Amino acid sequence: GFNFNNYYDLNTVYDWLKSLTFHYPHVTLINGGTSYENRTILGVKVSFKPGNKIIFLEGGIHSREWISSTTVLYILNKLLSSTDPTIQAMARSRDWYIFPNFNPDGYQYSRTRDRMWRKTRKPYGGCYGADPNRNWGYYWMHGGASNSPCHDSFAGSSPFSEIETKSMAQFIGTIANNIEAYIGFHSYSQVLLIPFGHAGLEVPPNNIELKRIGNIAIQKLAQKYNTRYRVGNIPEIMYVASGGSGDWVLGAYRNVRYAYTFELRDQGRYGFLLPPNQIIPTGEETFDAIAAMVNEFNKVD
Ligand code: 0X9
Ligand code: ZN
Repeated sequence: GFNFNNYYDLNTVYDWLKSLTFHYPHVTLINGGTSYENRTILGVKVSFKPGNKIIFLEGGIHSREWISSTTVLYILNKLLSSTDPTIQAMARSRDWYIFPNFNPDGYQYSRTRDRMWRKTRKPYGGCYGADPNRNWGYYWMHGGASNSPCHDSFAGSSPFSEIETKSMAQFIGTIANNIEAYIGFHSYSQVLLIPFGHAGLEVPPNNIELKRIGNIAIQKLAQKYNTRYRVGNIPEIMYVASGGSGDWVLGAYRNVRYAYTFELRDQGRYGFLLPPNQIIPTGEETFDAIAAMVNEFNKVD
């Protein structure tokens, strides 16, 4: 069975997603593509009213960042099951596309072979995998990415050389005209990142708005358990990193107004090995941040 007291393997997560479609009529499964090792990239759409603007939540692109996947699942669960009228109204006001595991091969590899595995699992000579968050086609290989297949930040042999990023980009393209916000989840370091990640300091045209809303979100987040985040453009508060998913979505589809990347808990005490008893608190505080963001999106509309 599935709950938020532990991390589960891919099949258990996918069975839970399937079970949601029986309990909630507004949930449908979405097959976003197939991984190199033939696993489905499964997501759900939560839609109460066709034609709503879309909020897209991406989890698990880096496979060792397990809290990323559970946090988007936590958000999904709360959107569906909350009895709070404000949350119900938020759930109904958007079409939610939620994919907990963008990198299913890496996730299973991280669970069974090498807990610290980050990349995909496609073979490149003697080494395996590309960094799926260096492989997207906006300013690909423009800083903070490696051309060596043995490196953890290997950008791949070309933009979208990985079937996972290629198929998810293709799927995103089919809904991009209606996407309002693209939000990716990583760990760790407790920062909220704003595009772009490539060298050259390009910022989105509404950078100031993105920072304003980001600051509101992290203030709200901190109110629950006093977890402190910082907000900023990627090179400004982290490092140059090109080829990320959110950069491509924002860069390729200029109608997309908001793109954020959460680097979730913690700040290094446990790092990627965040204990399961932090799944629920991380989910709770991050949900509050998302709700605060959506509340700000509503004011702008
Ligand atoms: O390096 C990354 O891909 C992310 N940090 S992590 O420690 N989780 O690997 C930061 C992603 C920055 N986002 C973009 N470049 N769009
Ligand atoms: Zn990551």
